[in-house]
Amino acid sequence: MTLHLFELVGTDAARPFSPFCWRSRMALAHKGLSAKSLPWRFTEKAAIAPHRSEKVPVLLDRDKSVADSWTIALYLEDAYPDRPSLFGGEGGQAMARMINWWGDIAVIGGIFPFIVADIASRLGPADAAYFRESREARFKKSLEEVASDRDRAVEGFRRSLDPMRLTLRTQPYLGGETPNYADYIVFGAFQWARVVSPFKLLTENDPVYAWREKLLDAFDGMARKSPTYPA
Ligand SMILES: N[C@@H](CCC(=O)N[C@@H](CS)C(=O)NCC(=O)O)C(=O)O
Repeated sequence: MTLHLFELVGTDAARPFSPFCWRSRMALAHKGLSAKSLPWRFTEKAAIAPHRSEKVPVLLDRDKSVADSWTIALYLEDAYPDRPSLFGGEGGQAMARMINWWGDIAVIGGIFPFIVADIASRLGPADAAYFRESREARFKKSLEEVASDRDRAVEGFRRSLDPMRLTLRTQPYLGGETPNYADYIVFGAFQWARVVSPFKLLTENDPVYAWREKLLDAFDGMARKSPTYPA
């Protein structure tokens, strides 16, 4: 059984950085599955077009292709029922759906302005031009302007994590005693930032920092092994 995962990379194919691809990477590891990486860049739309997607992750499993990190998680749960569950049942899956939206909007959306200029600097010329043009159109200002007040704005982002911080007071993971897909949803965003940017999102005394450390160590330190860039 060989699985393949299209993952977003920049100039270095060994540094996949998409938050959504990291969700899928962690989900695969949770299921005890490994997938061969198919490094993919923003301007390589033709490579994933046959799989009816313009975005990654895209998972290939034998004759099937599955796009979108949430759909991939559901697919893995259904296709590999005898392996550790990503959701712990229907209720867990329903609640993870809300965490998925929170992860997309509040966590990824919260972090994005801080690292957007760093992302551009990790891309080759064609991707950097595409990324800058599309994201500057979205923000209506230059990437450098977007990131310019990050030292101040990060305080608000840290406060926005209070619901998670309070949860971690009474349980070690969002999934309970052990991590599950809810944890990987949020972790994917932190790993995205960690891979592309030296910017400090969390302080060492934050329970969310300790939680992130544990997930960096999970699966034999899989996420921690991904190299980082010096400040
Ligand atoms: N909802 C999708 C979002 C996937 C997504 O936005 N992927 C980005 C990489 S982080 C992408 O492929 N973007 C292509 C582009 O911007 O052209 C998921 O959860 O997989």
